[in-house]
Order: sequence, then C-alpha cells, then structure tokens
Amino acid sequence: MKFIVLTIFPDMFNPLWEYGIVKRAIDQNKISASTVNIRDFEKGRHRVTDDRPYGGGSGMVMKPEPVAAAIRSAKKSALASKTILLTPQGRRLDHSMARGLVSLPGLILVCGRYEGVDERICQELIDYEISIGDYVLTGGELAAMVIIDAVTRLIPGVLGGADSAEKDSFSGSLLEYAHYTRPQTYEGTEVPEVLMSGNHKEIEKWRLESSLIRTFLKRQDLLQNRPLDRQEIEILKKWCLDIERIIHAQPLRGAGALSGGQQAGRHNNGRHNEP
Ligand code: 4FV
Repeated sequence: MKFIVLTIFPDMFNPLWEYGIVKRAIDQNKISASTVNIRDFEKGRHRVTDDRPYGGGSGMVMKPEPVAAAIRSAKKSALASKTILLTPQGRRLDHSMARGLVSLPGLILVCGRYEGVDERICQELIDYEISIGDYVLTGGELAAMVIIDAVTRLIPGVLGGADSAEKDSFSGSLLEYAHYTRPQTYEGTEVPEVLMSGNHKEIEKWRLESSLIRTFLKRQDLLQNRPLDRQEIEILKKWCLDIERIIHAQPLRGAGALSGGQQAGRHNNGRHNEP
C-alpha cells in the first residue's frame, strides 16, 4: 500500500516512519510512505501557502494553487490512489472504514492547516473527506498519522501471527477482553484462574464474556444494532438471572424501602406494587 502525505510540515512524519509497526511495514515493503511539501508548489519568493479569507473574518485559508499542484503531482506517481482530505467535515473514521481503506492500492493524504483548504480543492480534487473526531486540530497531520497507523496494522502480515488484528476491539464490534501478563499476583490482585488453566475452550468463553461485559458497561451503543450469536445470548441470559437473584435476595434499602406488609408483596413474582 502506498501512502503519500501532502503537508507543509513533512518532518512531523519522521517519527512515524522510524518507529514501531509502521517502520516494520516499511522495512517489509508492505507499505511505501513519503511526504510532499506543499510549499514546494508555491511559486512566490516566500512560498506562502495561505491567504486572507474572502468575506473577512479571523484566520487564514490554504491557497488552492499549491495544494492542487501538489495533488496533481502526487497523482502522477499514484494513479490508483484515492485522495483524502483530513477535515472535521469528513465521515468519521472507525474500524470498518479502516478495513475498507486497506483494500485500496494507495492513499494521498492532504493535510490542511489554518482554517482549512480553499473549498474549490474539495470539489475538484478530493475523493473522500475523513474526520478522526468532532474536535478541531491545528492541522490535518495528526489525523493523517492516525489513518496511516490504523490502516497499516490491518494489512495482512504486518502484525505478526501473535498479535493479529482479528481479535481487535471493534473487529466483532465488541471491545477487546481484559489482558493480563506476569506477575500472576500484582499488588494483591490475581490473574483470573481460567487464564492459567490451559483450557482454551473455557478461556475463549471467559474472553467473550469479558468483551461483552466491557462493551455493555462502556459502549452499550456498540451492542444496540449488533446481532447476538447463541453463545452471547446464553451469557446475557446468565447475567439476567444473576441480576434477578440479586434483586430478590436483597431487602430493599433506603426511603423507598417497603414496610413489612409491602415487603411481602414484593416476592409475588417480582412485581412491585410500588405505591
Ligand atoms: C481534523 C479532524 C481537523 C481543521 C482545520 C486542520 C483541522 C485545519 N482533521 N479530523 N478533526 N483538521 O481538525 O481530521 O486545517
């Protein structure tokens, strides 16, 4: 996969190219990555790439000419690549979008600065607008790095066997299960017994329950329109029973606590005849 980043701060990407999984992917020729300085396409003596906004107002706008020239130059060496503008206006990046981008031969990532890029660029030369979140960055560079990192690790073979992307959070659109490593006891807290049992069936079941409970507690929105398989339904039903048992086992506490008589009422198949 080919990444070409158009930016006025190309050196910001050096650490990304030189460390971790992205570096390994470059060394394994799984990806090629390069930057293009938009300033190089600005003819003026001071290579100024921004100008005042028509209609007045604060801030500056990135001029169309150098950005367009940089895009057209990049496209020459990456014909099949899609051109992406990083902007809060874009479709929100998520795991399924990242998985979609992996199938492309390459990405030309346009990093805006100032208030953004002249709108006529968006209309003519941009294939997709992508946002990494509903907040405003000082530039598109960090968003471009997020996309390069999230997409590169999904390229088959980039993540070694041990840490495959299959078990990612969001891969089954559940959050990942809890991870533990040595020591077995840390500050008095034990690693769950089942994880040291070697019983892979039980470990898989425990991990699924861990993913489900974490998703239920932290990201219920992910469960909303997500079909449940038989095993997941069994687990959720078990929780319901556990919760029912707790409800029925505990005397009601606090102001709402029912008096003796009403207390009795509560046990008739759980219907509360709350006043
Ligand atoms: C952004 C985002 C973002 C807006 C103006 C760059 C900045 C400046 N990009 N997701 N959120 N971009 O805030 O992707 O030009």
